[in-house]
Amino acid sequence: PKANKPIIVDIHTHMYPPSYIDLLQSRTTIPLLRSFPGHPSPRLVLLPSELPLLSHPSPSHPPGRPLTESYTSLDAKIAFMDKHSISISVLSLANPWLDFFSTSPDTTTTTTTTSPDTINAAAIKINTEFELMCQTHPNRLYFFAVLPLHPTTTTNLTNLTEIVSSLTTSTFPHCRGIILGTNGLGLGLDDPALDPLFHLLQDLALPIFLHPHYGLPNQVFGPRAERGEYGHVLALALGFPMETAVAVGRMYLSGVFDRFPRLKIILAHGGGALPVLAGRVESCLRCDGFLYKMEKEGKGGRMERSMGEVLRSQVFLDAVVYSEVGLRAAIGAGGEGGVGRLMFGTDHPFFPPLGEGEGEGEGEGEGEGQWGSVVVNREAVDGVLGEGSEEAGMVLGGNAIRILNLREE
Ligand code: 5CU
Repeated sequence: PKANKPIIVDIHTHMYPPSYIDLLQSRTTIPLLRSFPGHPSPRLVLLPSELPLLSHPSPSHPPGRPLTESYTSLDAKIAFMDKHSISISVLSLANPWLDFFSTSPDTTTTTTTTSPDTINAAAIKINTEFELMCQTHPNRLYFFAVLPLHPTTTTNLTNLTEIVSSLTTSTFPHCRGIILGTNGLGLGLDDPALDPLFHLLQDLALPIFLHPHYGLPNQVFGPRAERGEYGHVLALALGFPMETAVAVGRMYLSGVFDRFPRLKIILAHGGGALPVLAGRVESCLRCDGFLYKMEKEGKGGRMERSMGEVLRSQVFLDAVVYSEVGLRAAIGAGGEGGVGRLMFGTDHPFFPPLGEGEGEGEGEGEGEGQWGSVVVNREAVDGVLGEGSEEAGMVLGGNAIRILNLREE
């Protein structure tokens, strides 16, 4: 029998608030906003894979995607929620957050030209903008905050501690965690310098929403991709999920989950490639002679828990996987309680419907019914768990309400 209409909660939905758009406008390398002759909207150029095209833009296919209202307007976000019967959204700043203050566009070197005070102020401003948006729509909006991570953060821990601690005070009543890329302070998430941050997040019970941005190096996809012949497909569909898997693999092998067993981490895109590869990580670990020797010598090398156990206890996944096969893997990664660890998301405003108009194509079909990228995820949930079932209701909204404590005000 069909249950009541489920409450739908979108935990993966982004925006660029006004102060971030100002930052993008002031920049000369990615991420940036740039207008190209013959193209009506400025384009948002974000990804390392778009860098080669920025130096040699093709007049007909410039890099990036058109900056539509969906990226910046709260009214557009609410209209999108209404159109898709989404009751509650947990907003987050879209990538690359404030990473560019610590990483150069080629992503191989770290930079610090901006003062830590400026970066801290940018984070506080953005978080305040999100908090105010949430207050405009009571019971409908929450947010994941952005952190000002930069190489000096460790020497400047007092500031970071203050900023993170403020997220659980009455200044930010709608904050439900933080959004984090895989870059950390410039050296990835297995950097021991991040331990104080993980410690604090664990103590404050603030989950991390881990989201990719860097993908894989451009060369992996070959010269044709570098010339833009494959659009964003390989970077987004294959680069992003591998990046997430690698980041969590590094955290796992460096012992982050053993040191912080109460740290909660929500992985974007159903954990990327991790659900299908976690068993392989475990197998490689069991057979690794170097790590075996380290363990024998009492120098570490073995984890207290298997990766599967970590996935079943500390990790939550969004349901942004676009297929029943992928969704089954994501549920399976969580073991018997896997259905209880998955939360619906849309990735709005990315992946808009295409249109046939005179402009950029991308986003031109936004006015015309539900977004295909959203429908496909909803159908996967209904297909795997049964439309109207209790389990589908959990993934569509119940889990997020419980895990993120989204209570009526
Ligand atoms: O289309 C894209 O570039 C993206 C992106 O940058 N971030 C994201 O979350 N989804 C798609």
